[in-house]
Amino acid sequence: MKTPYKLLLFLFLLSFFSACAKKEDVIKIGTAGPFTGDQTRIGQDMKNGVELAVAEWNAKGGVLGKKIVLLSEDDRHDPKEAVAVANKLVSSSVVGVIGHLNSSCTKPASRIYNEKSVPMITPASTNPEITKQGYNNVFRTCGRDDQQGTELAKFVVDVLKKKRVAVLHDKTTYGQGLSEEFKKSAGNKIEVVVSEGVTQGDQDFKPVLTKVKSVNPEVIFFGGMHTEGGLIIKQAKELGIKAPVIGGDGLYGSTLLEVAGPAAEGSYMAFFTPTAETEIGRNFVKNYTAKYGEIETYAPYAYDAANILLKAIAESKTTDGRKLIDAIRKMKYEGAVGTIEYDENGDIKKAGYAIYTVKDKKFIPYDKVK
Ligand code: ABU
Repeated sequence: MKTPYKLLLFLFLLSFFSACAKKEDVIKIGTAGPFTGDQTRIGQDMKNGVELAVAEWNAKGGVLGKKIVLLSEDDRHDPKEAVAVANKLVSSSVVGVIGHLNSSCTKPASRIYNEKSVPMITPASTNPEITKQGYNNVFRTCGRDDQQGTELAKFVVDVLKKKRVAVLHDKTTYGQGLSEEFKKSAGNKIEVVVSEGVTQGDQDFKPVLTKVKSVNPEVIFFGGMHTEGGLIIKQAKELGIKAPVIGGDGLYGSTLLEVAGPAAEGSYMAFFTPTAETEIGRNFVKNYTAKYGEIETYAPYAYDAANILLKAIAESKTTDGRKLIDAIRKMKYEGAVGTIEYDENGDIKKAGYAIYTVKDKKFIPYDKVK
């Protein structure tokens, strides 16, 4: 009896140690976002940014002498799916995550990463609450909707000089949150003539737009994403509404142009500042476009997020989550979108937004159109 037992123990230990050795051959990082469905283009663009950073590090030998393996998970911009894929990534022993894209996904997923001290950096989720949860592992490379809402309010009041505003939102963490920030910032400088929530995934917005038309607004503010935004722009035009539609970064992207068609001309949207006029910024644009074609939206912010995580691993010489979180918080990173430094909440110290308009089927900074 003794010999087989010893043999079994030996075989067990052998397979255990070889499995451990195999595990440590690579360093895994994760990315999660909407990689299928109506947000595929922005999701894929985000994933491309992360992949480019990983490919560049691997071409230089990886990190801590190990190859970096990127695990990608599709959350389909569904909060429940986001929690499921966050659990999956954590179970796969990722040392950090870039994502998620939608605030409604990032917020519940951040709890899962926080429980295991896995640092996560979102390149696109702008809802202010995400970094107010008291989780020290949560960072972003983009700004927040209180900042974006303020820029949009200033634009409506000071530049467009409009007062009567219809406010619509898609009832999501991002869309509803942004519309609240816009109203708060505009205060009594605007009159909200109607305020309504719509449902993500709906196709027919004419009933709510008929209500909007009846109160004759000068501007329609929409807090939401490009698919519903594009339909609202198109259907408002079909109903003969003259008021332009304005919204946040969720409206920016080729899907809006495709869905709204010619009606998109003259609509307005805030978006993050473009890539920096630096060697790093120019190299990113050159390398990204050579590999994937035109930048859609969040790719540079995702590229910088991935580089921040990998730099934290390289500089702190560890994959220990708590040490990486400390390293990220202390980092001053020169990236494709400029200098990134973090405050105590995981927000960037300097966030920039610009207002764009659609002209000749392109997003043009409003200043340049003038
Ligand atoms: N920032 C707009 C899209 C992502 C989000 O915050 O939901």
